[in-house]
Amino acid sequence: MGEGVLKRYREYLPVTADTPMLTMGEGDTPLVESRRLGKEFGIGHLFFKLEGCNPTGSFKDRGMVVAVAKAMEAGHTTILCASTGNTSASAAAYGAAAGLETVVLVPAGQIAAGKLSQAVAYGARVIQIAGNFDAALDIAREVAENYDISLVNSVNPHRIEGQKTAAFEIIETLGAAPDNLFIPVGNAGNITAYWKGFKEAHDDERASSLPQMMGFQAEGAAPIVAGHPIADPQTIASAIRIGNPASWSSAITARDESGGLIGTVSDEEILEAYKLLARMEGVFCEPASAASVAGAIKSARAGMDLSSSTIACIITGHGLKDPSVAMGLADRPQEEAPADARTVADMLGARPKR
Ligand code: AN7
Repeated sequence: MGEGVLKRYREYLPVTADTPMLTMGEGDTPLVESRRLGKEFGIGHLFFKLEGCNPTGSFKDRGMVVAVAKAMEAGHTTILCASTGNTSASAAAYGAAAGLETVVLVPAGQIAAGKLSQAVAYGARVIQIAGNFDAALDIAREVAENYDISLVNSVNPHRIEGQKTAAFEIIETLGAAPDNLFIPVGNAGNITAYWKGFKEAHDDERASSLPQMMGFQAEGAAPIVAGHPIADPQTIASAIRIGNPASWSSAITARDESGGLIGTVSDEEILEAYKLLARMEGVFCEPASAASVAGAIKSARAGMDLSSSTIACIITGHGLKDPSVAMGLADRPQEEAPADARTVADMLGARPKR
């Protein structure tokens, strides 16, 4: 445990004798069973895969460790990515650990505070692009194509390889594949990676079945559902504010091969799930991550019978990434008191012990 993705899954990853066994302890994240939400919505066995427990607080670390190790192996000195925030935080951290220069291109003013603070803290070069994520990714791809810089977005196949390990872990923990996997979809690398992981495990007979892949995009940023790119995607879930996903076709393949679906959830549904997760389960995630649970709730409400199903919702990133959303949704006012125990006890209406 704590050995990291490269060592733990080396036989399933592009690890050679020359690959540095980089790790910051990524992977091996908890798969916790729902205490209340599952019952509330008639779901047989509901699990949350807490990817926010990775070293930089999101699932990106699983793929980044592989991409950065391979960049080191290839002799690159600079890594580059475009990002809605989490990829940049992860690239900056692993770049720092590997002694590489990290350059991150972010849509100007659209990155959640926690994520931007990570890129800054890890010492990355942050370039705010006057455009959205899709424009930033186009630029990153063009630069990496023409210059000696390693692109660590999920168009880099090593990212997908690393991220597929989460599917292996779910199978190991449950002893089987879940019936359904609910997952947020942005650039669509993660749904691609999970499907690859489940299929490989199935081919190796580590699992006897495959899950139905249930991907969810935010309603205002749902190009795959619409069937065409969205020029100006909008959603409170800034991580998945993406109008032209790089892994579009492999997401469709995951959907169709698994007999699943890619659907939408509104910002209201995302925020409802975000609040329910925190208040009923003690799981604090970022808004994009709640799209998985919002999708499960929406499916249950629409009459999908999950009463005897085992389902896993991927909680892709930690709530501390985007604290402003939590503060904006406070149900209770914060109170003030003088530094005096008696006053506080009175405010609580507490009875003295006898
Ligand atoms: C918390 O960081 O695209 O469908 O640049 O941060 O694999 O893109 C983040 C995406 C879900 C969507 N949940 O995953 C980036 C970036 C969280 C995320 C997604 C992202 P993909």
